[in-house]
Amino acid sequence: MEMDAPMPHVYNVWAMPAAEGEATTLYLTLHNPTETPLDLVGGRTPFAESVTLRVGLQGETLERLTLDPDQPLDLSEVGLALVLEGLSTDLASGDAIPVTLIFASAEMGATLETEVLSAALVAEEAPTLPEDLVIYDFWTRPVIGGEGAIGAAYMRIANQGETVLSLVGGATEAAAVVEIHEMAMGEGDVMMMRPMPALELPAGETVVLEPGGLHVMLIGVSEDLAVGQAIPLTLVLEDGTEVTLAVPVRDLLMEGMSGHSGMDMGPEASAEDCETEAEALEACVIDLGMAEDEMEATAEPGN
Ligand SMILES: [Cu+2]
Repeated sequence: MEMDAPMPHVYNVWAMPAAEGEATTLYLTLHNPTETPLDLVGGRTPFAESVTLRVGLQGETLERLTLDPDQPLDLSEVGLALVLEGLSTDLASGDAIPVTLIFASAEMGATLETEVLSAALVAEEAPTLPEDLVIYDFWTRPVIGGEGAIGAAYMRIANQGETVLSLVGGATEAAAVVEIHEMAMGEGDVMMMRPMPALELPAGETVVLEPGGLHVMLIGVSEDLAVGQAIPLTLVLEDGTEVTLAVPVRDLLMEGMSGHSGMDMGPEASAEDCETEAEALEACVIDLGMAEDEMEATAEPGN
């Protein structure tokens, strides 16, 4: 029987500003949705020499942190932080850095390791979020079309409160326009995407934005987005509340080829399945499948 490694939810990820060569502290909230304990055992980022779980910036090092089932744990509340040492760049407020977290769990006598790619928003203090809103599994596709191309971001949004919330838009320094899109059956039974003025987040439910379905469309990116990068993304609620998070760039196709258990690629689609208007067409291809040149690039031998 094949077993999927348990995947923790990682959210409210942020790090203090610091200068190149120095160290900084990164905080996050972890939630183990499985029924078995799960340990945080380490991490890494392309922007630091090491990522270590510590009691404060210079405190004692912890080998592992056990996450009990269904008990969300905010590192800062228990006096812990992930310390990033040997920064390779300055981290200024508003920056976004990718961070991979490594978890271990014991399954039938064996230890399973799971890696979760997330990203931290650089900020002077913990970003203020609506108390009842949890956003996790956030990521954005690579964009290789250069300036002006289109990208798409995905996430899970859990509204743990008792009132309906509504997502009405967003903004990012990485793209000119941010829109919430849905996929819907259009004329001639073809799937098309269309902007939504508002995405309702029902009380007590988790809304899933994923390839082939709901997504955050990034229109007119300012530059290519490559794996190993992260971008800040601000989401705006109907009442004007803004939620800013850092979103890592993931390449699900590459992850799938390297044998990683990733998320679903979404339904296969070709350009013909999409809307004919030029801009929407490009976005639709990006959203539903992989762009053709991306396919060719990854099909090359010796890659
Ligand atoms: Cu779209």
